[in-house]
Amino acid sequence: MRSLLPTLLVLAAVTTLTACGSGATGLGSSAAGSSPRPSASASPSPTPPAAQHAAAFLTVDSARHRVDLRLVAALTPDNGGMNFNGYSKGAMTVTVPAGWQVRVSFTNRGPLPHSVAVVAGPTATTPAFAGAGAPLQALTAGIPAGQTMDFTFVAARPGRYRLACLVPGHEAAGMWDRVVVTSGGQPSINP
Ligand SMILES: [Cu+2]
Repeated sequence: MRSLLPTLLVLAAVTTLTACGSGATGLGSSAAGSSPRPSASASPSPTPPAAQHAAAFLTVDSARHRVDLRLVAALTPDNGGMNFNGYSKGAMTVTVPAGWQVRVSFTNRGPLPHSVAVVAGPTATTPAFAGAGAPLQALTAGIPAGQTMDFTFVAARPGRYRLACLVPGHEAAGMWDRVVVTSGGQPSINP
């Protein structure tokens, strides 16, 4: 019986600590309340660092002579969002051997509408290869923020091309990168 008193004191101390702990948990839950905030703000604008390497956007299937190219308009705020995968004004080059199939998955992070096509040069308004872009109407209108559009084409002829947004004014604002179709070798993406 005499040994019960310290036990009770310990229990009281533990209860106090627990109360203290729940106070701390209160703080913790406000911290937890703030922890959804970063993730909530992360989901509407999951903008990765601008330095995300371009290689992450190209998958090569050498056996099938096929590449999967992921393009994200306005991935970063760079160039006022007028970029593909964060790159604008020719900073990114996609190289594909002639005859290979290119499967493009194009997503617009917005907020402006954007499109993409492989074109022959700065004045071209239609795709350089059959199917190398959005449907014609979507090329100039763009697709809205949050939408994805897929298209597939064959890089039929060697040469230097542009990957351009054909929404009026966007390419002139720098929303273009480079496509090089080689007569051999392997696909690559730079930088
Ligand atoms: Cu655009």
